[in-house]
Amino acid sequence: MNYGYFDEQTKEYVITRPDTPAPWANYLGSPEYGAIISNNAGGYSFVKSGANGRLIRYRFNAIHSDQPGRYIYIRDDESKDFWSGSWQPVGKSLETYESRCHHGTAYTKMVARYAKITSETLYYVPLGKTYEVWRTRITNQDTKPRHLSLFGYVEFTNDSNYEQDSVNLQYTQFITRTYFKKNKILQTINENVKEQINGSNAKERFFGVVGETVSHYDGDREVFVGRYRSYANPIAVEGGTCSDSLNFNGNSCGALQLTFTLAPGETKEVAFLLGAYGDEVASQLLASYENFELIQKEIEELKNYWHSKLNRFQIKTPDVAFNHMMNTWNAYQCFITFIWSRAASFQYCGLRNGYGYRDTVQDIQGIIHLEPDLALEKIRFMLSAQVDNGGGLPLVKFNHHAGHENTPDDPSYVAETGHPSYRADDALWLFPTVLKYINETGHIDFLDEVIVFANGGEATVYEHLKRAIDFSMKRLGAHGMPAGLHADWNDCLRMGKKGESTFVAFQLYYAMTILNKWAKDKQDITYSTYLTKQLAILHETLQNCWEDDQFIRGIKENGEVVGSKKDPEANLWLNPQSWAVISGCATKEQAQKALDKVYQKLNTPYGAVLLDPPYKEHAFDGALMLLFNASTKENGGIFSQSQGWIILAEALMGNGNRAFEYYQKCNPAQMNDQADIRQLEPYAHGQFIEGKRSPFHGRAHVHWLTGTASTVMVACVEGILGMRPQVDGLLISPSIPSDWKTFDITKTFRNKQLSMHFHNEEGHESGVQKIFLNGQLLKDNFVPVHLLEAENTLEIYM
Ligand code: IFM
Repeated sequence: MNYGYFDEQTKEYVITRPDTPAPWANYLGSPEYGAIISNNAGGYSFVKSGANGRLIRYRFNAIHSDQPGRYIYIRDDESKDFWSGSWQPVGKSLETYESRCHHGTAYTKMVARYAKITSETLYYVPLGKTYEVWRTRITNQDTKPRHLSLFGYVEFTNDSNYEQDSVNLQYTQFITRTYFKKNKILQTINENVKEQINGSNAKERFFGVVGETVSHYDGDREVFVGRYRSYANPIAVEGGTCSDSLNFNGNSCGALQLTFTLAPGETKEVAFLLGAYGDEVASQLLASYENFELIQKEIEELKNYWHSKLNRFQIKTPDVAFNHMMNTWNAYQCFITFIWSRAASFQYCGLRNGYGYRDTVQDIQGIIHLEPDLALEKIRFMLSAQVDNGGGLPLVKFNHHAGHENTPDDPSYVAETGHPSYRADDALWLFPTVLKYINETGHIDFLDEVIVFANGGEATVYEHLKRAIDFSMKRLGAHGMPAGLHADWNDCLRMGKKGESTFVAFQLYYAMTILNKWAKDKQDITYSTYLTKQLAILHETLQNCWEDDQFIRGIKENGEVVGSKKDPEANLWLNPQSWAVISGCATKEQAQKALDKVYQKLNTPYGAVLLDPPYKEHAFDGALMLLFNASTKENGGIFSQSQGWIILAEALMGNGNRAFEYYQKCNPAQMNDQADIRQLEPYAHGQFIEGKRSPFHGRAHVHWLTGTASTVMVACVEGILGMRPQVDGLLISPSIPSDWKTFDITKTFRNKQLSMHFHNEEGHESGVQKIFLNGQLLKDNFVPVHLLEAENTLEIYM
């Protein structure tokens, strides 16, 4: 079943059937003023914090899911029939109600046609602003005049703290009230008290309209909806009039009714504004929108802002679904995860008040090729969240105060964040991230930049990285591999404080390889000699973790092996196999055998499962994934982020066909016509897909905010498409399906334009034979930066 299509031209996903298997969402604004909106206008907004700045309600996990939202009701005042500008909440029969939802880059447009009336509502947050705009146009397509009422509606939270608002009703229902002033509902919270309460943001909110005078309003939700009714049939809409109610000790809402007549062909245009401001600012904001040209200008600005970022890397391959994701949606999702972290979605309800170290350092990787300067700011930030012992702060508070933070060694940090100790892998993610940044930009001097540590003191980036190595080296387990500490990448795997993780060992191997190169460049001979020696030792140690055709997952504190082929359950794990290859530690023979084993044993129609068989009867105490059903999440689900690593591993081995096969299996766009199986948005990766032992094999979960976005992006850009920047140029080494005869890439690199045209008439899956740069034959597949002109054409023959 298909619910919509990709519009490559506009970079929109257009939903043509509104009864999607799940709410399909988009992001507006930024965490300064953030809004999430579904294809049925469901969703919520917040100021600065999903936890403490919640402005409008959303009822997570409700049976009538995806409510409430940003509603526009339209009523025919003659026939008394009514509907909504998004299909829900009224939910007219789809026989008579046509709708299209255009999710674009930071805007969403709902178009509906019903009873010869067309409505179009454009929702967005102007660039850099902290309020939202809903521009609504209603057009009479009839041959006679139509007498209409339009209701704009929001349900305010009573308390900006989302949890308080949801559960502490003996308090929150008695702290808020609404007023009506000059075309707007104003809501106040704790109005008798000047200062903010409980750290909550936004004591004043408004919902106003320009373009028509409000005829009636409601500020009390119960009055607007009516007893024993719902958003499908609010009494105010059904009855044709709001009651001019105001909330005092109940639930606040903003309902603004506009009443007008449209001649045949005539359009009425209005704009609703919502934000956390009092009367004065709200009035000024509304006045600034009296000229609707501002809206067009702001929308153009938004599109230019986003499209110019995305246009830095564009592809045209024979696989249209791949193109959609690379050119727009995977790239856009990378920015969303980069900016929003795990702050707010329909599953992340806004309780996180900090950045996870590993997640954030990984998220950066997804945007380096698109906006390296933005990536740099966040890399600096994350280095400033590294403790002077080299470890990363497991949770970096949103109000992180570099140089002054407590660490997991301090009970206060543990009490405040709930993170009991360091995690073995956190700081090791810095290596690929810093490497990618330096290689994309050539900014090798970044290694000499001085950055503070989280808990005080400062050092160069090079020294920060040395300390990260040191952190692992000082915490080796009995077999010489890094101890898993609280956990490694896998949140559900506790092998004991001194238990050892092969995944982290491969990460450390990779990290030392990267740093060794820089040590040599810097003539830091003593350190390079040290790393060379440690690399050899670790290599040998990891050889002991090889069992014929696979690497084990680790060794518990008590010496028992996890992920041995002899185990009755979880006897093959995906990540150690892919990371053995990515790290460069596996021999060629091991790499091929391990990848073959994954392909034979873990591969499914929707990607490779994380481990197999899932734990059921034979789990150990630290195998927390047992909590999940079989084939779900870490218990043998198809963990989507790990698909990125297996794609990359296959691509690095030159196995283009397999790399792309894995990609297609987890590509949301590839499932556009099987949306009833996948359920999540066909334009955004989710955290995991249910594995082969689930009755719902192929169903995806936890939309949008996932490390999958950046990991799959890197796998595609560096792996499949073979864009592998180095400090002094661009190495080109694609691993593609052998049936691609040609494909194109345009890339901005070091402020130069590269137009690359690939020729693969002989049907190879990897290997570049020759490259012509601006007509000149290069000596191999490396494009030196000094040969680049402002605009460059590359003809690349495989
Ligand atoms: O690596 C973690 C991530 O930090 C949070 N989501 C789950 C992943 C795997 O456990």
